[in-house]
Amino acid sequence: MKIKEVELRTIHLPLVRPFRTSFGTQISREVLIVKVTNENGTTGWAECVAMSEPLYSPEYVAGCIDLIKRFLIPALKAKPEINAEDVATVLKPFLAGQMAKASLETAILDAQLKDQKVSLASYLGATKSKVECGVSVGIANNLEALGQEVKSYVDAGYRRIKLKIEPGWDIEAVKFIRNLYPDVPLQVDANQAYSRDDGKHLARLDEFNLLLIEQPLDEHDILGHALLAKEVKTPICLDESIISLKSAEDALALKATTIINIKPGRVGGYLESVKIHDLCVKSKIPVWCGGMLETGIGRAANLALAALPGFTLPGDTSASARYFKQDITTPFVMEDGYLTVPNKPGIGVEPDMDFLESITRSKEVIR
Ligand code: NPG
Repeated sequence: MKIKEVELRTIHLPLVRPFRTSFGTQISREVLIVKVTNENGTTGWAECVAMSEPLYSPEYVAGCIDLIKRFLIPALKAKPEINAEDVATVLKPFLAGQMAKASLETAILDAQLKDQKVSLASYLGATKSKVECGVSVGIANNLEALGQEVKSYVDAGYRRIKLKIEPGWDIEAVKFIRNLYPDVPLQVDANQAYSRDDGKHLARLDEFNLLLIEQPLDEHDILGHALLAKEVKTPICLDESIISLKSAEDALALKATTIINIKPGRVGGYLESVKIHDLCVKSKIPVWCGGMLETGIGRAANLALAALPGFTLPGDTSASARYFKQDITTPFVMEDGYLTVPNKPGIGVEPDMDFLESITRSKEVIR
């Protein structure tokens, strides 16, 4: 297809409750929404999952906008025609910006698939029409507050609970929730908050029958994760460390991880995500779809990916109500612990334009 214009829009959406992790507290989302229009006038939408600040990853919203305008769009526009399948190759010379690149590739893919009348789910190879939902629970002020929040999610039907942990908020929090819910599928996420010396401490989590410990160490410390895997019985799952197919291959070969969290933004897009999924299926490694507090635009595409057969663990694919009072698309509503995978062409959802305009902070059109 030919790209006629790209719209870069930032919106501001408050979260229904603050979300605290080991790297900070978020009370709202500043989201970069990308819209691509092609020669047929078809529009494709995507969400860039970068946060406002480079705390989870080196990317951040203002940096992504700069990268997209300064380098990525000119590179794509230099080609007379561009298909989603070519985007990663054309953008490969630019070393930065997995999330920025993913957003452009996804918007182009949405427009392309709409023209072909194919849903993203069937294009990616989905085999499920609904996916099991997990929920990620931030660090709370105290155990009582944590218990109340987890109860609300268990009562709502979530099929797996993930607790955010950090030094000082780990063993006791897990023990408390495990005592309340002896059978709920439970896992923890440290977002790199521990060091190689913490093996003995983290091994104290082994008695709580957790599905996994996510990203305990620095994202660059692949060897550290491999060493830690010998000290703890709970499976280690990498998130931040997995930024591409190659990094997934390395982590698996070095036995640094036995489960992988796939986030399309973090690995450069949905096409790279499918490659990682295929590698994991071949290697008999379970995968699950991570979340970045996405709006309905990003959530729709995540659900398409999570419907692939290798996604055998519930992901951080929660209902819209978990995040926002009002979503920018028709809200995703959980039924019996599942979300339905969109099956309309492309990502299968469109933003509510009136609401989108009302929460827009900046908008720029590049022709
Ligand atoms: O449900 O989308 C969600 C949030 C899931 O915990 C979650 N995401 O480290 O995986 C993470 C974390 C995160 C959130 C990371 C926001 C970066 C920003």
